[in-house]
Amino acid sequence: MTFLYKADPVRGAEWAELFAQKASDMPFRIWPDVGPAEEVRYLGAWLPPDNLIETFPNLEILFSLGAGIDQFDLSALPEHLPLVRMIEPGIAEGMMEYVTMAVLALHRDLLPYIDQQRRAVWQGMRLVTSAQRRVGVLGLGMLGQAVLEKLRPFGFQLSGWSRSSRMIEGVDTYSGVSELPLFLAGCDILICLLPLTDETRGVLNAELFAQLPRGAALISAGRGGHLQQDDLLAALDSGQLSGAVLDVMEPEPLPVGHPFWSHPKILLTPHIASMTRPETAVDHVLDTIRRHREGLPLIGAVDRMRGY
Ligand code: NDP
Ligand code: OXD
Repeated sequence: MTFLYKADPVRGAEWAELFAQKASDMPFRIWPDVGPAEEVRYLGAWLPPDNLIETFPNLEILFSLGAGIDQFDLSALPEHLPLVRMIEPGIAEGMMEYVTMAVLALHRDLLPYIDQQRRAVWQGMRLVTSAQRRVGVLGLGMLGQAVLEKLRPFGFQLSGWSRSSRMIEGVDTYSGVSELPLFLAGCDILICLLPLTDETRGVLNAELFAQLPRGAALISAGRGGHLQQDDLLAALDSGQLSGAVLDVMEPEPLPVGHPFWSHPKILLTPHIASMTRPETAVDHVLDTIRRHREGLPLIGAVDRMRGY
């Protein structure tokens, strides 16, 4: 009944300590110290190993060690093997902080002020109140909803878009492709927190940017594959977009010499918006194992048809 951990070994050591405290009867190993492969029942991985099923024939649950699962090839996983992603408060808290920071930075014109500082320019811009600022979120799942809740006390006009229709207090919600243009027309700051799927790849493109109000700003914190990079550069250069805060990129790391590194209207961070927190993630994993043994539905199980 071994749990095998395959990701950063330093964080793995923290997981090992927590397993020793909370599930001392369950052997815990850190990749590549696999032990007898037939004893591995649970695998937690950021990137899955090759030949997963042949290597671990008795695997019962595959855990993504992040909230996203696009790094897994769903078609290669057997039907009986659940893929469970991290639904844990640590990830949501990190994202709430990051997006709040980014929204306030864009709302208070921090990117042009940083540029002015570099050029020794002392010049203020007119303040826009939060009540005048419209902030919209693409993706109303665990993270999109958490972020909206955190933003609410600032008094922004809030909206969100998802696949199926959702009701969220104090938020104008839109759903499906048909309602996307109306949603976009009301976003001065657009936050992308979608999962990366066949349907959402490349969604942050010229056509979408053109539907935002002129001078809108973008926060991209889902996956780098959402963004058409050349379209962003063109939209920033034309003034259609005024700025962008980007946490995720394709590929990561961003290649040396890429124009994003030095663009005055772009703030880049190296995929740190949020991180799985071992204490709460281990609780989620142990709860999932218990639910699986009791035949209960698994929280965070990926729906293969939807792809997220
Ligand atoms: P969820 O699965 O909980 O929510 C996804 C949301 O996106 C849902 O509201 C869903 O709609 C919506 N959605 C999916 N596909 C479409 C579509 N085709 N059209 C419209 N809406 C769509 O995901 P999370 O909130 O937990 O996470 C979102 C993503 O954030 C992760 O997949 C990951 O890539 C990224 N992430 C990034 C991190 C970082 O550090 N930068 C950290 C953690 C996650 P519906 O409600 O109808 O299902
Ligand atoms: C995640 C991430 O998916 O950190 O959890 O990107």
